[in-house]
Amino acid sequence: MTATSTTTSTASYAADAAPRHDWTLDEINALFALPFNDLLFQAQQVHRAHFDANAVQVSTLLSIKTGACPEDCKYCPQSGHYNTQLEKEKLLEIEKVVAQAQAAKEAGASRFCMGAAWRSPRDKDLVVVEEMVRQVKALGLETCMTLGMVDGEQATRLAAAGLDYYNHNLDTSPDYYGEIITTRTYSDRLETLATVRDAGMKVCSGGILGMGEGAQDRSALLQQLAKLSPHPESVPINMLVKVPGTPLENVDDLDPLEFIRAIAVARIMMPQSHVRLSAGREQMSESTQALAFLAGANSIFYGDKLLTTGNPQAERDRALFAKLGLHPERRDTCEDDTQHTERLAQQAQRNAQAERAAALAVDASV
Ligand code: SAM
Ligand code: DTB
Ligand code: SF4
Repeated sequence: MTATSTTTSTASYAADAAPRHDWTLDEINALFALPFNDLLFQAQQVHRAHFDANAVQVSTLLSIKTGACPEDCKYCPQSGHYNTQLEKEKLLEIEKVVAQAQAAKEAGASRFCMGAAWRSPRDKDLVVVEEMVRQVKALGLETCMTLGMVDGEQATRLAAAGLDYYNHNLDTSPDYYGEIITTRTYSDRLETLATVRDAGMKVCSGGILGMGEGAQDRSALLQQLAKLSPHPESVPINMLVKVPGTPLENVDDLDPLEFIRAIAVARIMMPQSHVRLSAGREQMSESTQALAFLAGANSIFYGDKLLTTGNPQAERDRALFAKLGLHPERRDTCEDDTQHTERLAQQAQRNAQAERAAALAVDASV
């Protein structure tokens, strides 16, 4: 064979193009359909135009309230609708959370993510989690929480306490969503994401692959995430962890190469976002994880546990980083208090401007 191979498809985008929010399903499907090498080459070019290609952001997760959740998410071991033999736990004491955060920092994490199995937080819980945010942030860690749906007042309070990121996943496509969750809607999820953004927090939003969805659903999920403007700063792509007792425990495996394609397409569509190789790493080979990094993933959960299920042992991850020549992303991108306050003030200004523009548009139309 003598032919030289170049990218022949039209699905080719400039590596340093500005972020777009108008991706069509045809464009996304065309990216998925590229020859694997062409797709990964393009994703790697985009990645290198925006990031240090060998740096990986490292977050550690802690479940601060476990199980007995009123929602019926079919993938979730914490839903009260299914019997998963999970040990339920009330909201943890602040000191326990801070001690775990300190340990995560010492182990090398730059962000501490706290998750609660709630539909939405009650006001008496919010007071406690605000204090957790303050104390974890005081350790010099970035803070992230995922507490379910929040309203404007709750989001503003969390932002004021110093919460940097709010995680709220779209999980799947609008069409497939109803097969997975019936107790809240896609619009509910989008509304919380808008509320979080308006409060000035950074957005962490992604989904789960391998829930029996089709290729079109994976494209539509990425389309919905990229519609968010600005794009979520963090995009977790989870591979379903099949937990016995959940309705999805026996769903067919997703081909790992399809998972890698989705990471590469996410990287191309949301060039400035951190794409997190999220749940499911314990069940993944090192080669699949290496391909995920090559496809543009640049964030992981680090530590032996996710929320309730296992994650690779920290030692194994350190060895993998050494084998691949990866290093944890430096912490100097963390905001200090002054930057945090400035960012909240700037967002409040943008909100006020948007409100004035909307009021003018209404005036002009009457
Ligand atoms: N209750 C809050 C919520 O749903 O937003 C926060 C906690 S919830 C466990 C956070 C996310 O974990 C979910 O949105 C889902 O994407 C992910 N998740 C839960 N169970 C999972 C599983 N078995 N495999 C992969 N990801 C999972
Ligand atoms: C996300 O997208 N994945 C994390 C985090 N955000 C909160 C949670 C994964 C949970 C996996 C199942 C468990 O351990 O309970
Ligand atoms: Fe509850 Fe969140 Fe699990 Fe759904 S994903 S059951 S909302 S903890």
